[in-house]
Amino acid sequence: MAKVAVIMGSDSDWNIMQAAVNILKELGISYRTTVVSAHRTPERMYEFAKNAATEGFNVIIAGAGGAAHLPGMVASMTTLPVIGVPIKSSNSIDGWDSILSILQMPNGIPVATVALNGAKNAGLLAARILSVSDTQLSETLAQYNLNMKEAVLKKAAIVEQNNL
Ligand code: RP5
Repeated sequence: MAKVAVIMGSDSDWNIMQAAVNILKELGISYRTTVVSAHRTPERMYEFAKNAATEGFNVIIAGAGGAAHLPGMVASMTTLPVIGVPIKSSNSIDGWDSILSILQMPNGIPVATVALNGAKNAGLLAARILSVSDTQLSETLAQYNLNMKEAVLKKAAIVEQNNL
């Protein structure tokens, strides 16, 4: 059983959403990906959301662009945490439509919205949620942060050496 469901409104979202999958892979977290469209396949969305918990998923990452209703509608039909990824898609004016469609949820139905095209952080946030009950994953995430810190310090040293 996969722990994270990575769903998207269209296969055209994949070039963005693959960053979520890449980080989940890097952290050793099981996942499943599929396309579920809120507007074009509403019954499929209903089936997915209603069955997500019994399928064994712990977290849902949902990406969509334009009139991006997928994350919010899925969140309305499950109690699993839903992370929304606003995507600047072909039908998106400048990305704000995607952001606001996912971000401005009514009280009662939360969607954790990451930055525009922020699929990597969606994967990391899913990992953090899972790490609450997984000590090994929590240690892996701590090491991930240490590696980032060291990478920044190395870059700082290079900048300073060259007095850029
Ligand atoms: C949204 O419409 C999808 O999430 C995608 O971001 C956008 C464009 O979809 P396609 O027309 O490329 O299938 O529902």
